[in-house]
Amino acid sequence: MKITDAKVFVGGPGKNYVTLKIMTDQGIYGLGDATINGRETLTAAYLRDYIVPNLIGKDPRNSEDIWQFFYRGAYFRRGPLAMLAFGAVDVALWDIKAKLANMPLYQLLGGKSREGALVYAHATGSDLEDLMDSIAFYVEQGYKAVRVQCGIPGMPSASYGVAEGKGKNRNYITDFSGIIPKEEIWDTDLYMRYMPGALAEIRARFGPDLKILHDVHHRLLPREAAEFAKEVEPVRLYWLEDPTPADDQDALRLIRQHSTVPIAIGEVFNSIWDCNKLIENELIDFIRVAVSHAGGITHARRITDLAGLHNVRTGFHGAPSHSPLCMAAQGHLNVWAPNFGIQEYLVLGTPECDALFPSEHRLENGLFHVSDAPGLGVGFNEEEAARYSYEPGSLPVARLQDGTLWNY
Ligand code: CS2
Ligand code: MG
Repeated sequence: MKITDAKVFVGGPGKNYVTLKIMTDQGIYGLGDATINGRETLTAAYLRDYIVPNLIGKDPRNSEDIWQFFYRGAYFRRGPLAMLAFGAVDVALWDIKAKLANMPLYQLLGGKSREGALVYAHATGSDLEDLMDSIAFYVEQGYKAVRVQCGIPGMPSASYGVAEGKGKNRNYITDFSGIIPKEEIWDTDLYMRYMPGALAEIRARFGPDLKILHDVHHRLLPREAAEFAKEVEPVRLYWLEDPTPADDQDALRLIRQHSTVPIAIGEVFNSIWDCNKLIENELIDFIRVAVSHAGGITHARRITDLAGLHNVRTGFHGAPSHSPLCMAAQGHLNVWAPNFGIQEYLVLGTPECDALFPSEHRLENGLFHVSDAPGLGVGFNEEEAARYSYEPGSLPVARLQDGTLWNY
């Protein structure tokens, strides 16, 4: 069996999805996601210029060797763009293999450990009342877990994860217009004074059963994060996400020494070498890598297995940073992984998105159920794809009140 060709598509409804389609001499094709917010044309170029010519003629069933060929073969290893490109290839090859076996992909991983995988939604409010409405909206729909982000009184601009304007947004999507980023102003002191009380009110309003998650988006220094974590302990958060910048693995030690709040980190990691110490030293509770950004199923499964040895559970990234192809790959890992925790899931299911990526995967009562279609269980409609093209966009940047650039 041989790979005969591969194509890269960029675009989608309101989103620059980067989609890889690998074709074979047996008529079976595989699909992978190489979307990366704000740098989409670069992964597309990496795939087109380097990866695709190297794929032609290879046996698609040897996904491990192909992974090693790209990873070890690239003398300058790792990095988000390369790992994402390898991830797209890898997911497409698993898609092919599972289609060949005529099985849903999770069967090749070891079958189902659970029927549905717990997901969490994003609630957002420009103020606390607005946020309460947003949480109630998801609870009514059957979600058992919700990430809560709240506007901070006195903060000069909407802080991370908070939609501008009251009541209009139930599904926070980062503003993406233009290649020059929007700038947000961040004030740590205002946040630290306000947010613990707001979280306590949310717990009081929604009772003990709701799983409440909160994302700090790398904004605190280690000492501040330790203080914050200690203060929110009585809220019994399901997790506190990215309390400090993810590049400093030691930062989490201080938080651990002062608090038992579960820590989740990793949406910006792209390899096991970004998180092996964190996991082995048991400084985190949830690993947040995305399957596509972290080298595909082959590599994300290695991270998952290492995490499992150290009581760390998965909480794969699922913001609208990924196409339904990555979300499906994660869905298959989630039903299998013995150390599955939770899956971030924003309903992408607009009619336009469903037309581009048709699938039978479904969300029901706060749980994600993978379909039993062979492979990943997601199609790609090329006629639909022809309607879209790349729209330049960028994630915002954050500055402190005095103008100092901060962590977005
Ligand atoms: C976020 C992301 O989902 C999350 O937890 O931190 O939305 C993140 O801001 C985006 O993925 C950036 O592309
Ligand atoms: Mg996050």
